[in-house]
Amino acid sequence: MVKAGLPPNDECPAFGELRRGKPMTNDKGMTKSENRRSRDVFFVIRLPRRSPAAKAGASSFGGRAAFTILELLVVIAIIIALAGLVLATVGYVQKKGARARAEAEIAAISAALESYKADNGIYPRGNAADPTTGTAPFNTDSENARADGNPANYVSASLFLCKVLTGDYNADRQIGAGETAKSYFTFKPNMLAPAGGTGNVTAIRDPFGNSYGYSTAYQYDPNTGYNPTFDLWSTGGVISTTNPPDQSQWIKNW
Ligand SMILES: [Ca+2]
Repeated sequence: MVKAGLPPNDECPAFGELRRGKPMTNDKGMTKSENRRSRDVFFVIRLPRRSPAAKAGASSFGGRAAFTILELLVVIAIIIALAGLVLATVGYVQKKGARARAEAEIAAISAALESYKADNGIYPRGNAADPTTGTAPFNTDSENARADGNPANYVSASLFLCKVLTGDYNADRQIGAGETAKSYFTFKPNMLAPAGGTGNVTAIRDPFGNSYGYSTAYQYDPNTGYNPTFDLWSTGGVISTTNPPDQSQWIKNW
């Protein structure tokens, strides 16, 4: 509380009284020092008295009262709630970015497949023998998106697709002797498994870390697959073992 106000100006003593050697007093008979003490009183701020219990709980930090357990718990709960909101937002943004990247990659690979079709008359279909070994690769007709929702099963099909589009038939990430096929697509290192840019390629990797799916099943049997051309998809990070698989999260070209 502040006892307000300065004394009025007319309380100040006249200088003439000082010259005549009289004690300097105002019209209330107060000397200058008395008047100053009186003025000092006007600026005292009185804090409410602390109870003995509060004094006992005072910390050593300037006598300030410590936080209670309840206050600390409330603060911790608020921090946890805010951290949860931030993490949820970051997760949502990352997932949305990964889906956008998968859509762009599927569009780019599809464009490369059209170039391949323009040169060869067909889409890559699991019947192009490896020119370095002469062995038949994985048959993409047998990969059926209608029945298979597990990206672990797509590895062979996407590796075949990678070999055909890049011309790197031994999958060592470079075009060597005997690998003279035209390259239709250059995969960025983060699009190939294993991640890290080293080691023989095992699959085309989607932004969720799983293999892309590639299939020509519909060309073999119209009751399987989806497109009469080719199926190319990412499961969007979902691994489904049911038949038919849950495709609600998939990014696909049909
Ligand atoms: Ca090679």
